[in-house]
Amino acid sequence: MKVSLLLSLFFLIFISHYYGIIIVESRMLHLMNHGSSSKYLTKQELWFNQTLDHFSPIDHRQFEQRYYEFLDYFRVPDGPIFLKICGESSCNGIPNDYTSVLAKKFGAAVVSLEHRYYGKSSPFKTLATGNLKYLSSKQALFDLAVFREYYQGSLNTKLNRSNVDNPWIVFGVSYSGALSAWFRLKFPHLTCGSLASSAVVLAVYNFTDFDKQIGESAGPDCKAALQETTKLVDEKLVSDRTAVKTLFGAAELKNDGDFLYFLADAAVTAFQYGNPDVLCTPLVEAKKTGKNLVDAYASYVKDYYLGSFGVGIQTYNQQHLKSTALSEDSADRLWWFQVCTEVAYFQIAPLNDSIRSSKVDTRHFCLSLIHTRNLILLFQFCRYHLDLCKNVFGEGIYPDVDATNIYYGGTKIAGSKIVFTNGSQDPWRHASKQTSSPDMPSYIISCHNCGHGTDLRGCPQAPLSLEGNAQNCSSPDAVQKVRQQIIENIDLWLSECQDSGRSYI
Ligand SMILES: *[C@@H]1O[C@H](CO)[C@@H](O)[C@H](O)[C@H]1NC(C)=O
Ligand SMILES: *[C@@H]1O[C@H](CO)[C@@H](O)[C@H](O)[C@H]1NC(C)=O
Ligand SMILES: *[C@@H]1O[C@H](CO)[C@@H](O)[C@H](O)[C@H]1NC(C)=O
Ligand SMILES: *[C@@H]1O[C@H](CO)[C@@H](O)[C@H](O)[C@H]1NC(C)=O
Ligand SMILES: *[C@@H]1O[C@H](CO)[C@@H](O)[C@H](O)[C@H]1NC(C)=O
Ligand SMILES: CC(=O)N[C@H]1CO[C@H](CO)[C@@H](O)[C@@H]1O
Repeated sequence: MKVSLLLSLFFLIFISHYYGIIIVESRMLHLMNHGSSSKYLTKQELWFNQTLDHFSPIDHRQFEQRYYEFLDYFRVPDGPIFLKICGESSCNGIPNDYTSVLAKKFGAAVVSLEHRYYGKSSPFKTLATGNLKYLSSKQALFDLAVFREYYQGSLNTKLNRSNVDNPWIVFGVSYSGALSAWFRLKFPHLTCGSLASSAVVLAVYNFTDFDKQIGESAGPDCKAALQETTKLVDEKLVSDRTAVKTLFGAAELKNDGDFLYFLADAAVTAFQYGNPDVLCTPLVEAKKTGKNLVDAYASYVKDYYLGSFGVGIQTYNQQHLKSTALSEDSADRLWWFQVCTEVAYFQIAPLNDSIRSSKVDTRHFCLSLIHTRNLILLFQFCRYHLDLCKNVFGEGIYPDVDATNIYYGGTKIAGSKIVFTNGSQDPWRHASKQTSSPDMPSYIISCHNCGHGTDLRGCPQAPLSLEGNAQNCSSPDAVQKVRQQIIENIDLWLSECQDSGRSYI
Protein backbone atom coordinates (compact mmCIF):
# COMPACT_ATOMS: atom_id res chain seq x y z
CA MET A 1 0.00 0.00 0.00
CA LYS A 2 1.24 3.49 -0.76
CA VAL A 3 2.22 5.55 2.24
CA SER A 4 -0.24 8.31 1.42
CA LEU A 5 -3.07 5.84 1.22
CA LEU A 6 -1.98 4.31 4.48
CA LEU A 7 -1.90 7.69 6.10
CA SER A 8 -5.31 8.67 4.88
CA LEU A 9 -6.72 5.36 6.02
CA PHE A 10 -5.04 5.87 9.33
CA PHE A 11 -6.63 9.29 9.62
CA LEU A 12 -9.99 7.89 8.71
CA ILE A 13 -9.79 5.54 11.62
CA PHE A 14 -10.06 8.43 13.97
CA ILE A 15 -13.10 9.86 12.35
CA SER A 16 -14.66 6.69 11.11
CA HIS A 17 -18.11 5.93 12.20
CA TYR A 18 -18.41 3.24 14.76
CA TYR A 19 -21.96 2.67 15.61
CA GLY A 20 -24.27 0.48 17.41
CA ILE A 21 -24.69 -1.05 20.75
CA ILE A 22 -26.42 -3.88 22.27
CA ILE A 23 -27.67 -3.57 25.75
CA VAL A 24 -27.14 -6.89 27.31
CA GLU A 25 -30.01 -7.75 29.53
CA SER A 26 -27.54 -9.99 31.30
CA ARG A 27 -25.97 -6.95 32.91
CA MET A 28 -29.33 -6.11 34.39
CA LEU A 29 -29.87 -9.67 35.51
CA HIS A 30 -26.36 -9.70 36.88
CA LEU A 31 -27.31 -6.82 39.15
CA MET A 32 -30.48 -8.50 40.24
CA ASN A 33 -28.49 -11.62 40.95
CA HIS A 34 -26.28 -9.74 43.34
CA GLY A 35 -29.15 -8.40 45.38
CA SER A 36 -29.68 -9.53 48.94
CA SER A 37 -31.32 -12.86 49.54
CA SER A 38 -34.65 -11.30 50.53
CA LYS A 39 -34.87 -10.39 46.86
CA TYR A 40 -35.15 -14.03 45.99
CA LEU A 41 -37.90 -16.54 46.52
CA THR A 42 -35.14 -19.13 46.73
CA LYS A 43 -31.45 -19.53 46.03
CA GLN A 44 -31.35 -23.24 46.78
CA GLU A 45 -29.60 -24.95 43.86
CA LEU A 46 -30.91 -28.16 42.34
CA TRP A 47 -29.40 -30.12 39.47
CA PHE A 48 -30.34 -32.51 36.74
CA ASN A 49 -28.65 -34.14 33.78
CA GLN A 50 -29.39 -32.52 30.45
CA THR A 51 -28.67 -33.71 26.91
CA LEU A 52 -25.86 -31.73 25.29
CA ASP A 53 -27.04 -31.98 21.69
CA HIS A 54 -30.76 -32.47 21.22
CA PHE A 55 -30.40 -32.69 17.47
CA SER A 56 -27.84 -35.44 17.12
CA PRO A 57 -28.91 -39.08 16.92
CA ILE A 58 -25.46 -40.32 17.90
CA ASP A 59 -24.15 -37.90 20.51
CA HIS A 60 -25.45 -38.85 23.93
CA ARG A 61 -23.26 -36.64 26.07
CA GLN A 62 -24.88 -34.88 28.99
CA PHE A 63 -24.12 -31.94 31.25
CA GLU A 64 -25.47 -30.87 34.61
CA GLN A 65 -27.97 -28.04 34.49
CA ARG A 66 -28.95 -25.93 37.48
CA TYR A 67 -32.53 -25.18 38.46
CA TYR A 68 -34.63 -23.86 41.33
CA GLU A 69 -38.05 -24.60 42.76
CA PHE A 70 -40.29 -22.60 45.07
CA LEU A 71 -43.28 -24.45 46.51
CA ASP A 72 -44.56 -22.16 49.28
CA TYR A 73 -47.64 -21.10 47.32
CA PHE A 74 -48.21 -24.42 45.56
CA ARG A 75 -51.74 -25.76 45.79
CA VAL A 76 -50.94 -29.44 46.22
CA PRO A 77 -51.42 -31.54 44.16
CA ASP A 78 -52.97 -29.92 41.11
CA GLY A 79 -51.95 -26.24 41.20
CA PRO A 80 -50.30 -24.75 38.14
CA ILE A 81 -46.54 -24.72 37.60
CA PHE A 82 -44.96 -21.44 36.51
CA LEU A 83 -41.76 -21.96 34.58
CA LYS A 84 -39.78 -18.75 34.83
CA ILE A 85 -37.22 -18.95 32.07
CA CYS A 86 -33.71 -17.74 32.83
CA GLY A 87 -32.00 -15.89 30.02
CA GLU A 88 -28.53 -14.74 29.12
CA SER A 89 -26.90 -14.58 32.51
CA SER A 90 -25.98 -16.59 35.52
CA CYS A 91 -29.24 -17.62 37.21
CA ASN A 92 -28.58 -17.43 40.92
CA GLY A 93 -32.08 -17.94 42.19
CA ILE A 94 -35.71 -17.01 41.55
CA PRO A 95 -35.98 -13.20 41.89
CA ASN A 96 -38.91 -11.90 43.89
CA ASP A 97 -40.63 -9.92 41.14
CA TYR A 98 -44.31 -9.71 40.15
CA THR A 99 -44.30 -13.41 39.21
CA SER A 100 -44.43 -14.21 42.92
CA VAL A 101 -47.63 -12.18 43.29
CA LEU A 102 -49.09 -14.19 40.44
CA ALA A 103 -47.89 -17.46 41.96
CA LYS A 104 -49.58 -16.62 45.26
CA LYS A 105 -52.77 -15.70 43.47
CA PHE A 106 -52.92 -18.89 41.39
CA GLY A 107 -51.49 -21.31 43.97
CA ALA A 108 -48.59 -22.03 41.64
CA ALA A 109 -45.26 -23.71 42.08
CA VAL A 110 -42.44 -21.62 40.57
CA VAL A 111 -39.52 -23.33 38.89
CA SER A 112 -36.60 -21.84 37.01
CA LEU A 113 -33.95 -23.45 34.81
CA GLU A 114 -30.60 -21.84 34.17
CA HIS A 115 -29.87 -21.29 30.47
CA ARG A 116 -27.25 -23.67 29.11
CA TYR A 117 -23.66 -22.34 29.19
CA TYR A 118 -24.46 -19.45 31.56
CA GLY A 119 -23.63 -19.41 35.26
CA LYS A 120 -22.96 -22.91 36.55
CA SER A 121 -24.62 -24.68 33.63
CA SER A 122 -21.66 -24.74 31.28
CA PRO A 123 -21.17 -28.04 29.50
CA PHE A 124 -17.48 -27.26 29.00
CA LYS A 125 -14.59 -26.11 31.15
CA THR A 126 -13.55 -23.45 28.65
CA LEU A 127 -15.56 -21.26 26.32
CA ALA A 128 -13.41 -21.57 23.21
CA THR A 129 -15.49 -20.93 20.09
CA GLY A 130 -15.52 -24.62 19.17
CA ASN A 131 -17.12 -25.43 22.51
CA LEU A 132 -19.92 -22.95 21.90
CA LYS A 133 -21.49 -24.91 19.06
CA TYR A 134 -24.33 -26.14 21.26
CA LEU A 135 -25.21 -22.64 22.44
CA SER A 136 -28.40 -21.61 20.67
CA SER A 137 -31.99 -20.71 21.41
CA LYS A 138 -33.07 -23.94 19.69
CA GLN A 139 -31.06 -26.12 22.05
CA ALA A 140 -32.21 -23.97 24.98
CA LEU A 141 -35.88 -24.49 24.11
CA PHE A 142 -35.35 -28.22 23.93
CA ASP A 143 -33.65 -28.03 27.35
CA LEU A 144 -36.80 -26.42 28.71
CA ALA A 145 -38.99 -29.14 27.21
CA VAL A 146 -36.83 -31.92 28.64
CA PHE A 147 -36.74 -30.15 32.00
CA ARG A 148 -40.49 -29.73 32.01
CA GLU A 149 -40.96 -33.46 31.53
CA TYR A 150 -38.30 -34.30 34.09
CA TYR A 151 -39.75 -31.98 36.72
CA GLN A 152 -43.33 -33.14 36.18
CA GLY A 153 -42.14 -36.72 36.53
CA SER A 154 -40.26 -36.06 39.74
CA LEU A 155 -43.20 -34.12 41.17
CA ASN A 156 -45.46 -37.04 40.36
CA THR A 157 -43.07 -39.40 42.12
CA LYS A 158 -43.05 -37.10 45.15
CA LEU A 159 -46.86 -37.08 45.13
CA ASN A 160 -47.02 -40.82 44.60
CA ARG A 161 -48.83 -40.74 41.30
CA SER A 162 -48.16 -41.17 37.62
CA ASN A 163 -49.41 -39.93 34.27
CA VAL A 164 -50.68 -36.67 35.70
CA ASP A 165 -49.84 -33.26 34.32
CA ASN A 166 -50.17 -30.03 36.17
CA PRO A 167 -51.00 -27.04 33.98
CA TRP A 168 -47.79 -25.22 33.05
CA ILE A 169 -47.41 -21.53 32.20
CA VAL A 170 -44.09 -20.15 30.93
CA PHE A 171 -42.71 -16.68 31.71
CA GLY A 172 -39.79 -14.63 30.46
CA VAL A 173 -38.49 -11.09 29.93
CA SER A 174 -36.40 -9.86 26.99
CA TYR A 175 -34.47 -12.78 25.40
CA SER A 176 -36.07 -15.15 27.87
CA GLY A 177 -39.37 -13.48 26.90
CA ALA A 178 -38.68 -14.55 23.33
CA LEU A 179 -37.89 -18.05 24.61
CA SER A 180 -41.20 -17.98 26.47
CA ALA A 181 -43.12 -17.18 23.27
CA TRP A 182 -41.08 -19.65 21.23
CA PHE A 183 -41.56 -22.40 23.80
CA ARG A 184 -45.31 -22.14 23.46
CA LEU A 185 -44.87 -22.07 19.68
CA LYS A 186 -42.66 -25.15 19.48
CA PHE A 187 -44.07 -27.20 22.37
CA PRO A 188 -47.77 -26.24 22.64
CA HIS A 189 -48.57 -29.60 24.23
CA LEU A 190 -46.23 -28.85 27.14
CA THR A 191 -47.72 -25.56 28.28
CA CYS A 192 -51.10 -23.90 28.68
CA GLY A 193 -49.85 -20.42 27.86
CA SER A 194 -47.01 -17.96 27.86
CA LEU A 195 -46.19 -14.49 29.09
CA ALA A 196 -43.65 -12.90 26.77
CA SER A 197 -42.58 -9.66 28.41
CA SER A 198 -40.55 -7.27 26.23
CA ALA A 199 -39.89 -10.36 24.14
CA VAL A 200 -37.39 -9.79 21.34
CA VAL A 201 -38.90 -12.29 18.92
CA LEU A 202 -37.74 -10.54 15.77
CA ALA A 203 -34.10 -11.02 14.80
CA VAL A 204 -33.00 -7.72 13.27
CA TYR A 205 -29.82 -7.03 11.34
CA ASN A 206 -30.00 -3.24 10.91
CA PHE A 207 -31.78 -2.22 14.06
CA THR A 208 -32.21 1.54 13.41
CA ASP A 209 -35.59 1.77 15.17
CA PHE A 210 -33.73 1.25 18.40
CA ASP A 211 -31.90 4.56 18.17
CA LYS A 212 -35.06 6.31 16.94
CA GLN A 213 -36.91 5.12 20.03
CA ILE A 214 -34.20 6.58 22.25
CA GLY A 215 -34.87 9.96 20.64
CA GLU A 216 -38.61 9.59 21.21
CA SER A 217 -38.23 8.38 24.77
CA ALA A 218 -35.86 11.24 25.55
CA GLY A 219 -38.18 13.96 24.27
CA PRO A 220 -37.01 16.98 22.25
CA ASP A 221 -34.86 18.77 24.86
CA CYS A 222 -32.99 15.76 26.14
CA LYS A 223 -32.64 14.39 22.61
CA ALA A 224 -31.02 17.63 21.45
CA ALA A 225 -28.67 17.59 24.44
CA LEU A 226 -27.71 13.98 23.75
CA GLN A 227 -27.06 14.69 20.09
CA GLU A 228 -24.89 17.67 20.90
CA THR A 229 -22.99 15.60 23.45
CA THR A 230 -22.34 12.92 20.84
CA LYS A 231 -20.98 15.50 18.45
CA LEU A 232 -18.67 16.97 21.08
CA VAL A 233 -17.38 13.55 22.12
CA ASP A 234 -16.71 12.67 18.48
CA GLU A 235 -14.63 15.84 18.16
CA LYS A 236 -12.71 15.19 21.35
CA LEU A 237 -12.02 11.69 20.18
CA VAL A 238 -10.16 13.18 17.24
CA SER A 239 -8.33 15.89 19.20
CA ASP A 240 -7.44 13.97 22.35
CA ARG A 241 -8.73 10.44 22.51
CA THR A 242 -6.90 9.43 25.68
CA ALA A 243 -8.19 12.42 27.62
CA VAL A 244 -11.79 11.88 26.62
CA LYS A 245 -11.68 8.19 27.42
CA THR A 246 -10.14 8.92 30.79
CA LEU A 247 -12.83 11.50 31.47
CA PHE A 248 -15.43 8.74 31.14
CA GLY A 249 -13.48 6.26 33.24
CA ALA A 250 -12.92 4.19 30.11
CA ALA A 251 -9.18 4.48 29.47
CA GLU A 252 -8.92 0.71 29.18
CA LEU A 253 -11.04 0.70 26.01
CA LYS A 254 -8.31 0.98 23.39
CA ASN A 255 -10.72 0.38 20.53
CA ASP A 256 -12.65 3.55 19.69
CA GLY A 257 -15.62 1.49 18.59
CA ASP A 258 -15.81 -0.19 21.97
CA PHE A 259 -15.67 3.22 23.62
CA LEU A 260 -18.47 4.75 21.55
CA TYR A 261 -20.48 1.61 22.01
CA PHE A 262 -20.12 1.94 25.76
CA LEU A 263 -21.19 5.58 25.68
CA ALA A 264 -24.30 4.84 23.65
CA ASP A 265 -25.27 1.96 25.94
CA ALA A 266 -24.94 4.20 28.97
CA ALA A 267 -27.66 6.51 27.65
CA VAL A 268 -29.90 3.68 26.49
CA THR A 269 -29.94 2.14 29.94
CA ALA A 270 -31.68 5.16 31.46
CA PHE A 271 -34.69 4.69 29.18
CA GLN A 272 -34.67 0.92 29.03
CA TYR A 273 -34.68 0.46 32.78
CA GLY A 274 -37.00 3.24 33.86
CA ASN A 275 -34.64 5.95 35.05
CA PRO A 276 -34.79 8.63 32.31
CA ASP A 277 -34.56 11.66 34.60
CA VAL A 278 -31.23 10.65 36.10
CA LEU A 279 -29.78 11.20 32.63
CA CYS A 280 -31.97 13.92 31.16
CA THR A 281 -32.37 16.34 34.04
CA PRO A 282 -28.65 17.21 34.43
CA LEU A 283 -28.02 17.13 30.69
CA VAL A 284 -30.87 19.49 29.79
CA GLU A 285 -29.88 21.70 32.69
CA ALA A 286 -26.26 21.85 31.48
CA LYS A 287 -27.39 22.79 27.99
CA LYS A 288 -29.69 25.51 29.29
CA THR A 289 -27.06 27.08 31.52
CA GLY A 290 -24.24 26.74 29.02
CA LYS A 291 -22.28 24.24 31.12
CA ASN A 292 -20.01 21.67 29.53
CA LEU A 293 -22.22 18.89 28.15
CA VAL A 294 -19.42 16.36 27.93
CA ASP A 295 -18.62 16.84 31.60
CA ALA A 296 -22.30 16.51 32.52
CA TYR A 297 -22.56 13.28 30.52
CA ALA A 298 -19.33 11.98 32.02
CA SER A 299 -20.75 12.51 35.50
CA TYR A 300 -23.83 10.53 34.59
CA VAL A 301 -21.76 7.73 33.10
CA LYS A 302 -19.38 7.49 36.04
CA ASP A 303 -21.81 8.08 38.90
CA TYR A 304 -24.81 6.24 37.57
CA TYR A 305 -23.89 3.78 34.83
CA LEU A 306 -20.54 2.61 36.19
CA GLY A 307 -21.50 3.58 39.74
CA SER A 308 -24.91 2.77 41.16
CA PHE A 309 -26.14 0.81 38.13
CA GLY A 310 -22.89 -1.10 38.39
CA VAL A 311 -21.82 -1.98 34.86
CA GLY A 312 -18.21 -3.11 34.52
CA ILE A 313 -16.20 -1.33 31.87
CA GLN A 314 -14.61 -4.60 30.76
CA THR A 315 -18.01 -5.64 29.41
CA TYR A 316 -17.18 -3.41 26.43
CA ASN A 317 -13.60 -4.48 26.01
CA GLN A 318 -13.12 -6.88 23.12
CA GLN A 319 -9.98 -8.16 24.78
CA HIS A 320 -12.17 -9.27 27.67
CA LEU A 321 -14.79 -10.74 25.34
CA LYS A 322 -12.06 -12.92 23.82
CA SER A 323 -11.30 -14.57 27.12
CA THR A 324 -12.36 -18.21 27.02
CA ALA A 325 -12.00 -18.83 30.74
CA LEU A 326 -15.15 -19.58 32.69
CA SER A 327 -15.80 -16.71 35.07
CA GLU A 328 -18.44 -14.52 36.69
CA ASP A 329 -18.35 -12.33 33.60
CA SER A 330 -18.59 -15.07 30.96
CA ALA A 331 -22.13 -13.98 30.13
CA ASP A 332 -20.76 -11.09 28.05
CA ARG A 333 -18.91 -13.43 25.71
CA LEU A 334 -21.74 -15.95 25.63
CA TRP A 335 -24.42 -13.43 24.77
CA TRP A 336 -22.24 -11.93 22.04
CA PHE A 337 -21.95 -15.40 20.59
CA GLN A 338 -25.74 -15.68 20.41
CA VAL A 339 -25.92 -12.21 18.90
CA CYS A 340 -23.23 -13.04 16.36
CA THR A 341 -24.85 -16.31 15.30
CA GLU A 342 -28.63 -15.99 15.63
CA VAL A 343 -30.27 -12.71 16.40
CA ALA A 344 -27.94 -9.74 15.66
CA TYR A 345 -30.06 -6.83 16.92
CA PHE A 346 -27.21 -4.66 15.60
CA GLN A 347 -28.15 -1.19 16.73
CA ILE A 348 -26.87 1.15 14.08
CA ALA A 349 -27.43 4.85 13.68
CA PRO A 350 -30.31 5.84 11.42
CA LEU A 351 -29.09 7.84 8.40
CA ASN A 352 -30.71 10.96 9.74
CA ASP A 353 -31.16 12.45 13.17
CA SER A 354 -29.36 9.76 15.16
CA ILE A 355 -28.50 9.97 18.83
CA ARG A 356 -25.38 7.88 18.56
CA SER A 357 -22.30 8.86 16.59
CA SER A 358 -22.85 9.02 12.84
CA LYS A 359 -20.94 12.06 11.65
CA VAL A 360 -19.22 10.38 8.75
CA ASP A 361 -21.24 8.67 6.10
CA THR A 362 -19.64 5.31 6.46
CA ARG A 363 -22.73 3.40 7.32
CA HIS A 364 -21.79 0.50 5.20
CA PHE A 365 -18.17 0.31 6.09
CA CYS A 366 -15.94 1.14 8.91
CA LEU A 367 -12.23 0.72 9.05
CA SER A 368 -10.52 -1.59 11.40
CA LEU A 369 -7.10 -1.77 12.71
CA ILE A 370 -5.44 -5.10 13.13
CA HIS A 371 -2.26 -5.59 15.06
CA THR A 372 -0.37 -8.56 13.78
CA ARG A 373 2.45 -10.14 15.69
CA ASN A 374 4.95 -7.89 13.86
CA LEU A 375 2.92 -4.82 14.75
CA ILE A 376 2.10 -4.26 11.10
CA LEU A 377 -1.11 -2.33 10.68
CA LEU A 378 -3.60 -3.72 8.24
CA PHE A 379 -6.81 -2.08 7.16
CA GLN A 380 -9.95 -3.52 5.86
CA PHE A 381 -13.54 -2.61 5.25
CA CYS A 382 -15.92 -4.02 7.73
CA ARG A 383 -18.72 -3.23 10.09
CA TYR A 384 -18.22 -2.69 13.78
CA HIS A 385 -20.40 -5.57 14.86
CA LEU A 386 -19.23 -8.03 12.28
CA ASP A 387 -15.68 -7.04 13.03
CA LEU A 388 -16.31 -7.70 16.69
CA CYS A 389 -17.85 -11.08 15.90
CA LYS A 390 -14.83 -12.03 13.85
CA ASN A 391 -12.31 -10.64 16.31
CA VAL A 392 -13.90 -12.33 19.28
CA PHE A 393 -14.99 -15.67 17.78
CA GLY A 394 -12.99 -16.10 14.60
CA GLU A 395 -13.70 -16.25 10.89
CA GLY A 396 -17.05 -17.35 9.55
CA ILE A 397 -19.27 -16.24 12.41
CA TYR A 398 -22.29 -14.41 11.01
CA PRO A 399 -25.82 -13.87 12.31
CA ASP A 400 -28.25 -15.46 9.90
CA VAL A 401 -31.26 -13.41 10.97
CA ASP A 402 -33.32 -14.62 8.01
CA ALA A 403 -32.93 -18.22 9.11
CA THR A 404 -33.86 -17.29 12.67
CA ASN A 405 -37.00 -15.50 11.53
CA ILE A 406 -37.96 -18.34 9.20
CA TYR A 407 -37.59 -20.77 12.09
CA TYR A 408 -39.70 -18.80 14.60
CA GLY A 409 -41.74 -16.45 12.40
CA GLY A 410 -40.45 -13.16 13.83
CA THR A 411 -43.39 -10.85 14.50
CA LYS A 412 -45.53 -13.21 12.37
CA ILE A 413 -45.09 -15.95 14.93
CA ALA A 414 -47.97 -18.41 14.48
CA GLY A 415 -48.44 -19.30 18.12
CA SER A 416 -51.41 -19.14 20.45
CA LYS A 417 -52.08 -18.25 24.07
CA ILE A 418 -49.12 -15.91 24.28
CA VAL A 419 -49.41 -12.49 25.90
CA PHE A 420 -46.92 -9.94 24.61
CA THR A 421 -46.22 -6.90 26.78
CA ASN A 422 -43.98 -3.93 26.08
CA GLY A 423 -43.00 -0.70 27.80
CA SER A 424 -43.59 2.51 25.84
CA GLN A 425 -40.06 3.88 26.45
CA ASP A 426 -38.21 0.64 25.75
CA PRO A 427 -36.16 0.67 22.52
CA TRP A 428 -36.37 -3.10 22.38
CA ARG A 429 -40.11 -3.06 21.74
CA HIS A 430 -39.40 -2.68 18.04
CA ALA A 431 -38.06 -6.22 18.03
CA SER A 432 -41.17 -7.44 19.83
CA LYS A 433 -44.70 -8.19 18.69
CA GLN A 434 -46.57 -4.94 19.22
CA THR A 435 -49.90 -5.69 17.64
CA SER A 436 -52.44 -8.20 18.81
CA SER A 437 -53.51 -11.13 16.68
CA PRO A 438 -56.02 -13.90 17.39
CA ASP A 439 -55.09 -15.70 20.58
CA MET A 440 -51.98 -13.54 21.03
CA PRO A 441 -52.89 -10.26 22.73
CA SER A 442 -50.26 -7.53 22.84
CA TYR A 443 -50.30 -4.75 25.43
CA ILE A 444 -48.22 -1.64 25.70
CA ILE A 445 -47.57 -0.10 29.11
CA SER A 446 -47.36 3.63 28.56
CA CYS A 447 -45.72 5.93 31.05
CA HIS A 448 -42.74 8.26 31.37
CA ASN A 449 -40.46 5.60 32.85
CA CYS A 450 -42.06 2.36 31.62
CA GLY A 451 -39.29 0.29 30.07
CA HIS A 452 -38.08 -3.27 29.60
CA GLY A 453 -40.12 -5.85 31.52
CA THR A 454 -41.99 -3.24 33.52
CA ASP A 455 -44.98 -5.55 34.01
CA LEU A 456 -42.87 -7.98 36.03
CA ARG A 457 -40.28 -5.62 37.52
CA GLY A 458 -41.95 -2.23 38.01
CA CYS A 459 -39.77 0.87 37.60
CA PRO A 460 -37.01 1.75 37.93
CA GLN A 461 -35.56 -1.75 37.84
CA ALA A 462 -32.31 -1.26 39.65
CA PRO A 463 -32.49 -1.84 42.52
CA LEU A 464 -35.13 -4.52 42.13
CA SER A 465 -38.38 -3.56 43.80
CA LEU A 466 -39.93 -6.44 45.69
CA GLU A 467 -42.84 -8.16 43.99
CA GLY A 468 -42.42 -5.75 41.09
CA ASN A 469 -43.94 -2.93 43.14
CA ALA A 470 -45.08 -0.37 40.55
CA GLN A 471 -45.58 2.60 42.88
CA ASN A 472 -42.60 4.44 41.37
CA CYS A 473 -43.75 4.05 37.79
CA SER A 474 -45.00 7.46 36.67
CA SER A 475 -48.34 5.79 36.03
CA PRO A 476 -48.87 2.81 38.36
CA ASP A 477 -52.35 2.53 36.85
CA ALA A 478 -50.95 1.83 33.40
CA VAL A 479 -48.93 -1.04 34.84
CA GLN A 480 -51.85 -2.28 36.90
CA LYS A 481 -54.15 -2.35 33.89
CA VAL A 482 -51.80 -4.58 31.92
CA ARG A 483 -51.23 -6.80 34.95
CA GLN A 484 -54.98 -7.27 35.16
CA GLN A 485 -54.99 -8.37 31.51
CA ILE A 486 -52.22 -10.84 32.24
CA ILE A 487 -54.20 -12.28 35.14
CA GLU A 488 -57.34 -12.62 33.03
CA ASN A 489 -55.44 -14.39 30.28
CA ILE A 490 -53.75 -16.82 32.65
CA ASP A 491 -57.11 -17.49 34.28
CA LEU A 492 -58.67 -18.24 30.92
CA TRP A 493 -55.87 -20.53 29.75
CA LEU A 494 -55.83 -22.46 32.99
CA SER A 495 -59.56 -23.07 32.77
CA GLU A 496 -59.23 -24.11 29.14
CA CYS A 497 -56.47 -26.51 30.10
CA GLN A 498 -58.68 -28.03 32.77
CA ASP A 499 -61.73 -28.19 30.50
CA SER A 500 -59.83 -30.14 27.91
CA GLY A 501 -59.77 -33.14 30.25
CA ARG A 502 -56.07 -33.45 29.74
CA SER A 503 -54.24 -30.78 31.55
CA TYR A 504 -53.01 -29.16 28.40
CA ILE A 505 -54.03 -28.86 24.78
C1 LIG B 1 -25.48 -37.05 36.04
O1 LIG B 1 -24.89 -38.20 35.49
C2 LIG B 1 -23.63 -38.54 36.06
C3 LIG B 1 -23.06 -39.71 35.28
O2 LIG B 1 -24.02 -40.71 35.13
C4 LIG B 1 -23.78 -38.83 37.54
O3 LIG B 1 -22.54 -39.13 38.11
C5 LIG B 1 -24.37 -37.61 38.21
O4 LIG B 1 -24.61 -37.88 39.56
C6 LIG B 1 -25.67 -37.20 37.54
N1 LIG B 1 -26.11 -35.95 38.11
C7 LIG B 1 -27.36 -35.73 38.50
C8 LIG B 1 -27.65 -34.39 39.07
O5 LIG B 1 -28.25 -36.56 38.38
C1 LIG C 1 -48.58 -44.78 46.94
O1 LIG C 1 -49.82 -45.19 46.41
C2 LIG C 1 -50.02 -46.62 46.46
C3 LIG C 1 -51.28 -46.95 45.68
O2 LIG C 1 -52.29 -46.00 45.93
C4 LIG C 1 -50.06 -47.08 47.89
O3 LIG C 1 -50.21 -48.47 47.94
C5 LIG C 1 -48.76 -46.68 48.56
O4 LIG C 1 -48.79 -47.00 49.92
C6 LIG C 1 -48.49 -45.18 48.40
N1 LIG C 1 -47.17 -44.89 48.90
C7 LIG C 1 -46.89 -43.82 49.61
C8 LIG C 1 -45.49 -43.66 50.05
O5 LIG C 1 -47.74 -42.99 49.92
C1 LIG D 1 -28.33 -3.31 6.33
O1 LIG D 1 -28.05 -2.02 5.86
C2 LIG D 1 -27.02 -1.97 4.91
C3 LIG D 1 -26.69 -0.53 4.62
O2 LIG D 1 -27.83 0.22 4.38
C4 LIG D 1 -27.48 -2.73 3.67
O3 LIG D 1 -26.45 -2.74 2.71
C5 LIG D 1 -27.78 -4.17 4.08
O4 LIG D 1 -28.29 -4.88 2.97
C6 LIG D 1 -28.77 -4.22 5.20
N1 LIG D 1 -28.85 -5.60 5.65
C7 LIG D 1 -30.00 -6.18 5.93
C8 LIG D 1 -29.92 -7.64 6.29
O5 LIG D 1 -31.07 -5.60 5.91
C1 LIG E 1 -33.96 14.59 9.45
O1 LIG E 1 -34.44 14.77 10.80
C2 LIG E 1 -34.91 16.09 11.07
C3 LIG E 1 -35.24 16.17 12.54
O2 LIG E 1 -36.12 15.14 12.93
C4 LIG E 1 -36.10 16.38 10.15
O3 LIG E 1 -36.57 17.68 10.40
C5 LIG E 1 -35.69 16.23 8.70
O4 LIG E 1 -36.80 16.37 7.87
C6 LIG E 1 -35.06 14.85 8.45
N1 LIG E 1 -34.53 14.78 7.12
C7 LIG E 1 -34.76 13.74 6.31
C8 LIG E 1 -34.07 13.79 4.98
O5 LIG E 1 -35.47 12.81 6.63
C1 LIG F 1 -39.87 4.56 45.36
O1 LIG F 1 -39.04 5.70 45.45
C2 LIG F 1 -38.76 6.12 46.77
C3 LIG F 1 -38.03 7.43 46.71
O2 LIG F 1 -36.92 7.31 45.84
C4 LIG F 1 -37.98 5.01 47.49
O3 LIG F 1 -37.68 5.41 48.81
C5 LIG F 1 -38.81 3.76 47.49
O4 LIG F 1 -38.07 2.71 48.06
C6 LIG F 1 -39.23 3.38 46.08
N1 LIG F 1 -40.15 2.26 46.14
C7 LIG F 1 -40.01 1.16 45.39
C8 LIG F 1 -41.02 0.12 45.55
O5 LIG F 1 -39.08 1.01 44.62
C1 LIG G 1 -51.13 -3.06 21.57
C2 LIG G 1 -50.53 -1.74 21.32
O1 LIG G 1 -50.80 -0.78 22.02
N1 LIG G 1 -49.66 -1.67 20.32
C3 LIG G 1 -49.00 -0.44 19.94
C4 LIG G 1 -47.56 -0.55 20.27
O2 LIG G 1 -46.79 0.46 19.72
C5 LIG G 1 -46.92 0.56 18.33
C6 LIG G 1 -45.90 1.57 17.85
O3 LIG G 1 -45.88 2.73 18.64
C7 LIG G 1 -48.34 0.92 17.96
O4 LIG G 1 -48.49 1.05 16.56
C8 LIG G 1 -49.23 -0.19 18.47
O5 LIG G 1 -50.58 0.11 18.26
